[in-house]
Amino acid sequence: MILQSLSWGCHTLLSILVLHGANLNLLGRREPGIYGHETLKDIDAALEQQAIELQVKISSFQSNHEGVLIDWIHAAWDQHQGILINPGAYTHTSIAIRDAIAAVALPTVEVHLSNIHRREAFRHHSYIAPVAIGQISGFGAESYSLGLQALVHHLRQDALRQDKA
Ligand code: CA2
Repeated sequence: MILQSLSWGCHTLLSILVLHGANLNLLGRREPGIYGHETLKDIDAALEQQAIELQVKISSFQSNHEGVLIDWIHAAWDQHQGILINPGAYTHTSIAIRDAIAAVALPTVEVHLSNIHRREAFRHHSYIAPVAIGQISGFGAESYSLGLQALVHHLRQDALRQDKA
């Protein structure tokens, strides 16, 4: 039997895959006016802390390569219950990442540091949004925290709905 989640006490520990896409490794070092002063390490540390409080498990990865992000999404299928993703610029270009999310059919929340709808027109369209349960954009590093909170809430509501059915 494939273990889909770890048990902790009487709780089932949800496992969330956190993916950071292209150029997000540069955070905190360039363009602080748009993306803030926090580094990716800071964001991951804050998510780790939040995960402890929410009693969920998170696994975070960053890649500048579309195919690597797709491989992690595929691998999530039997390892995680949800995906929190900032695809970076792949948001606006990648049908392949969108197809991977649709294929694994895991609840996915799309997050952005900047408000993509207030920026250049080419950032207004997201290939990911139609396969995500929601998008959070424009709150800096707080977008990740809001995204994790929303995803965990959604997964727990889903579990309650399934229990009742
Ligand atoms: O606002 C976001 O989170 C974005 O996903 C960030 C992407 C951008 O292409 C999207 O349109 C919106 C850029 C990733 C970060 O790029 C940096 C570039 C230089 C310095 C620091 C970060």
